[in-house]
Amino acid sequence: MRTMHSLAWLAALGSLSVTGGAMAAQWNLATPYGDASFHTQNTKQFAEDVAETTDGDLSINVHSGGSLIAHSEIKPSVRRGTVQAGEVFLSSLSNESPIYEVDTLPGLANGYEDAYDLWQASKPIITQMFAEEGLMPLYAVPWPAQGIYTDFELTDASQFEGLRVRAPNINTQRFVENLGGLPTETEEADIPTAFSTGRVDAMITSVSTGNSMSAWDYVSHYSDANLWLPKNIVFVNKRDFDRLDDATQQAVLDAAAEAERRGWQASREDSAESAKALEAHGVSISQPNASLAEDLKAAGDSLFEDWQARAGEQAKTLIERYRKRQAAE
Ligand code: PCA
Repeated sequence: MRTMHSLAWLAALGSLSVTGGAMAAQWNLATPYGDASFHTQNTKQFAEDVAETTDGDLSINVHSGGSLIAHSEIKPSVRRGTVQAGEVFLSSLSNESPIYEVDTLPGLANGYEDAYDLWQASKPIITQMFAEEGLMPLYAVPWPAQGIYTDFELTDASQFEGLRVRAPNINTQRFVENLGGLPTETEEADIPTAFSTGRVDAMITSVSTGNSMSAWDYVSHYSDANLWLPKNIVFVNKRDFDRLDDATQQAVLDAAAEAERRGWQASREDSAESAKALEAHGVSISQPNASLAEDLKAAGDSLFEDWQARAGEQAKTLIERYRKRQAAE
């Protein structure tokens, strides 16, 4: 068990410290995802790049797998300054604003290029919303497209009736409900327990998570439904960033830009590799047949309509900006 005591100690440890007469900064960065995830590997590389280019003036300790702070507490902890930086699943913030749902809206972004345009269109608003809380985004990286894992061949939407489906965020839960299933929100790290204790029968996630969570232990089929490409976002407490000297700030921004570029590429590569690994372990991968695709689309369309009814002007402007980008290409 972690105590407030040890967190307070960490906060102190994470502030400025004197090494060899020079002021060196140390940050703690908390992420819910484990070391097997390409996201965590990318974030660790980001930390290494910063340490190298600043010659150790800033060192960032990455605490992976929710080892330091639970997922839902990461953003509040960075806001309070208990830790200096964090990584979260962006759509896990959707209870704060419909803006954070834009990368979990079906039919909006159908591949990496679309997802990148959507991120470019969302970035100004998300940056502003984070700034209002004293936070600054550093980079965002998508997971591969989300699909459906079952322990039978999914051929018909009626098979969702009464099916207990693990979902990583609110829109996935709504999507499952629209199909007649029973959604349960479960953190990635808790997937194996959810299956082994019989709490869930199926799950929605990417091939990457299916691979790192050994989906073949629990399910036999993956329906490549290409629902959406949700992102992780890495961010820092602005006060801690402002305390760095100009050169160190620039080094952080440069390493972040590089991490974003590298992360998007890693996501594409991991998508292909993880699909292969799933198949090698006996998980059968298929595309939804025409009638299933139609029912999934209907469930998605109603999700989008629901979102539009809740979304404010800012959110609508974001979608318009995205569509303009798309039309210009
Ligand atoms: N993996 C994470 C988020 C989305 C994904 O592909 C999860 O399922 O929790």
